Amino acid sequence: MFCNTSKEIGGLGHGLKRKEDARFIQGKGHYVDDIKLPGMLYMDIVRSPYAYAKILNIDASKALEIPGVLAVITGRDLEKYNLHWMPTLMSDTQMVLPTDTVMYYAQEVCAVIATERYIAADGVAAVEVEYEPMKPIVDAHKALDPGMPILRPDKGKTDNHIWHWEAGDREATDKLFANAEVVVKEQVYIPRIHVASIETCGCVADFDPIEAHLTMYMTTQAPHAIRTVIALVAGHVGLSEEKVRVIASDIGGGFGGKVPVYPGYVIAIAASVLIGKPVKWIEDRMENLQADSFARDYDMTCELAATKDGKIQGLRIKTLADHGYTDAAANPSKYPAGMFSICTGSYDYGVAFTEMDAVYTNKPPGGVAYRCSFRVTEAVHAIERMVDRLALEIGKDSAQLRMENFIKKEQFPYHSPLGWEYDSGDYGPALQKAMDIIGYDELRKEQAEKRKNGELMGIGICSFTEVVGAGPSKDFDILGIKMFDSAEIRVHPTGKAIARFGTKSQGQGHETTYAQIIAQELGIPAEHIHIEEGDTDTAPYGLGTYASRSTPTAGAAAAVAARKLRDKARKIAAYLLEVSEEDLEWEVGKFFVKGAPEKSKTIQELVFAAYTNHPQGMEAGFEATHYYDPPNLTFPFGSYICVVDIDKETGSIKIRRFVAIDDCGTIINPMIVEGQIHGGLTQGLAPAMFEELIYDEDGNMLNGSFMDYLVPTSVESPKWETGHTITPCPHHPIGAKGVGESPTVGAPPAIANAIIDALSHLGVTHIDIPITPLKVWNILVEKGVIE
Ligand code: MCN
Ligand code: CUN
Repeated sequence: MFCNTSKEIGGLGHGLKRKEDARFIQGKGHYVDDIKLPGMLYMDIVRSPYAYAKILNIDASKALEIPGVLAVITGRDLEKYNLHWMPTLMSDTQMVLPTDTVMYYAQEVCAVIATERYIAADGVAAVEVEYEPMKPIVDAHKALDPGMPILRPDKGKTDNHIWHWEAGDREATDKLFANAEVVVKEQVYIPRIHVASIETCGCVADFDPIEAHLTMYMTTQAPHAIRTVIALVAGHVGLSEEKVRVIASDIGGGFGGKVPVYPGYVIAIAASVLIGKPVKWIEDRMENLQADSFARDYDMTCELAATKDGKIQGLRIKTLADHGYTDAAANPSKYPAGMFSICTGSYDYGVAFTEMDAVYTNKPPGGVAYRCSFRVTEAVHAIERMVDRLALEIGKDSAQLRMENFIKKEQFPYHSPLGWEYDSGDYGPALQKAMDIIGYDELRKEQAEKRKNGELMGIGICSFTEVVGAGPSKDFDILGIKMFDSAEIRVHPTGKAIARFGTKSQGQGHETTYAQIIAQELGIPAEHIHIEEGDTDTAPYGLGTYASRSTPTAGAAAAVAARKLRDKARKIAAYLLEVSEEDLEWEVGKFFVKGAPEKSKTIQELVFAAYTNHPQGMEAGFEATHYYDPPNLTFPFGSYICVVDIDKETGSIKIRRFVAIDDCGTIINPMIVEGQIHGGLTQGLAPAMFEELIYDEDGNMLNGSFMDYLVPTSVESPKWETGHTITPCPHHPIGAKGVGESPTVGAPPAIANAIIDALSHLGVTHIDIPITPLKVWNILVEKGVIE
């Protein structure tokens, strides 16, 4: 059957069911823990009960007596091969295993290798480690105080300062603030949180001593980058990059937490190389929560300057960033604070300055993960809280204040005061749409009535601008590797295709959406385009899936590669139909002669000819590869409105409604985008009201299990009402922008603004997230609402 409409072939804009779900919903996904290799051994890790301590002795003798325990690997063992340290993706260094000092609670101390998973765990319990605990640095504000221990003398440091970063015009900003009619200021702290994906991290390291070949099955969002890091770290022990194959099969959620290189991976590799057998390591839930890469932990002093009638004029933010004991964020080299400088938001003003200092503390490393777009979550929280704060100060409606200050459609491309070129946007209609759906004016009237009766109801808005799709390679790299991404398409003689990518889905639906892009460009039905990611031996080199970059980079690569093939098809069509290329016209799935539509060749016929009857002099076959280097980032945006009711006796918070209008340019698959937004909104609700990693003054994590670390479920989630506007990206081949992280970026300030709005008449100007019923109850007591 010849299909020739976009809908029939599953092209752009159609809610095609996800191809990958056939195996997921039948429990047939291929996760790393499903891998069982002959002779495979198991690894488990001894972890530190102290946040900062000298290791006096590790006694493995009792563990080694357990039948089935084969080895206990310590930092001293790795030191012999110079494998005890590794680089972080931020060019810092991180212990694989410590030789003398542990730096955070739950840090890896040594590893037990055994024939069974449970024997390895018994071995862990039997290892005796003698520590000399020291007073850790837990509070980032004290990290630079005199008399504090220097945590990284190995780096030649004489204090605990990692880096200072700034953007904007300090002098002009200071001058503006000194003379401004209105200045509002708040201290906004965003605590540490954890992605807590359903699947924890893990790997099977399979070293073949005969071939000196390593196959590394692992949970990674960036397989190629990991292969290069492995070759760089372990090249000197014979792991040469052509003999390293990283395979990331199905992944049960990444959310950024599967970008970093964790010590467990390196120890498993070392164990497999030393023992010559495959070694599996799978974290348990508590290890995942306690030791893996965290997100956020920014303490931001935010100031906004404006005129009395509400014209925003300038922004100033000073941030203290707690990076734990090493900077293991995964930001582009040039941007130690990620894309934080998008903090000027969706508003038009000329002056801004932001500066940040990062410090070492005795906490786990990390600093990027959690659906964050490289720190855009923090930036958006800051500006969207401050706009509400200004509205409160000058007594103006917060929607009206936003409308008056938005960058206007005709101002795009817009140069922000902190150096970005926003590619496109149309902010007013998105907010207006959200206001119309939720019935904004009515809600404000209802709120006024309720206040008279002492009832607490709040309305919160967030009109965010995102920045995703790193990146133009002139500015973006990870460890020096430029941030392009790639697609390779091979069409077989019968017109069925396989396409491979340098990105790696963790649940985002790439097997479906990439096929849709190629279907649209080539006219081959999406169901006949097999998408493969995650195997470095077969996929073209790419930087991976994070920072909502897959659509902006690899999605673009797919379209460009497909267009190369369409050009080839045109040449073959001209040859077969005996006309010149200019005489041909394309409609989905076929070329026909202008003015003689009955003279046509379908894409299937043209592909077949590429193998059976191609013009002399033309290369046979039907394959194309493209490495796409985007000319700019993409700037998706949206407006979210949240309505809350607060029980004035208990402080409990009910989200009555939440309307989210997103604009990610051309939508490839509306159903997948809606799914991304539902999931992302729930992950925005999480830090707004529930999640926070809490440490005591000795650096012990107090909520390192799901008993205490509150992840919202469907019970806590409101009914998300979603909608969209479409402002195509002007520089992307199909006009698409990324969307995966937008909802997690936009939801927290909308929720926080709503709760604070409900309490603002009591004199409340800010509450740090997560805003729990207890925090609200305490405020109600303090304000005399509860006696
Ligand atoms: N899409 C679309 N139309 C657009 C934009 C995107 O149909 N205009 C589709 C894409 O084709 C893709 C999905 O939406 O199938 C997300 O695309 P994109 O915004 O490009 O983001 P990535 O594919 O790069 O995914 C990364 C992003 C990030 S950084 C985090 S964190 C996150 C997120 O995606 N982690 C996730 N969503 C997740 N969803 C699941 N299920 N699991 C995760 O770990
Ligand atoms: Cu910041 S979490 Mo996503 O970029 O993988």
